[in-house]
Amino acid sequence: MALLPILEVPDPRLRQISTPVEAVTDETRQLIADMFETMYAAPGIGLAAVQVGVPKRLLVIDLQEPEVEEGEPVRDPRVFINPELYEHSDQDVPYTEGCLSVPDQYAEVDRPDRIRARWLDENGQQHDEEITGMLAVVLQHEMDHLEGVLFIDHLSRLKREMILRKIAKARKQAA
Ligand code: GNR
Ligand code: NI
Repeated sequence: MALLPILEVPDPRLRQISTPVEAVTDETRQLIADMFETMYAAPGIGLAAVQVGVPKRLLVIDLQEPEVEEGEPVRDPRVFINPELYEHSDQDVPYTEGCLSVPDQYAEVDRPDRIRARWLDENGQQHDEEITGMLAVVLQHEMDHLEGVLFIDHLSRLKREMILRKIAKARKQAA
């Protein structure tokens, strides 16, 4: 297992379009394990492969609230390979989003509250499910990453530029 560095704005590699995973192999499963380790350490609730510099259509999510049982954190890891969103509700709901690639910045984004998606899991098994609530929010946020899209792209240009300026300023002060 390995902790992977997470790319941050304005890194142009975050703007790459990710390409399909051709076969789910042991190498894929190793990347998935490293992505979970990286996401839990951050901590975050989702991570797309492109955020660790691998532009493949692969993402991981764990919405489990922090909880410990028998000295171990409770986990609910979910893997989405080559996900396709093929239906969404007309109704959007707002949610305050953050992103590990846009450090310490949060803003409200509207997205469909109900989607249908198909994907493969880490064993190459097909899934086809209706998804709502927090999982719908995070899955859409992660699927945006596969297209090189960040949550700040859904904001006005003014809000987006304010966020990018704040990050640049924070980085300068930390240096
Ligand atoms: O950790 C994360 N939290 C989050 C909160 C609201 C909406 C989306 C997210 S995903 C984010 C991790 C991340 O950047 N995934 O790409
Ligand atoms: Ni993100």
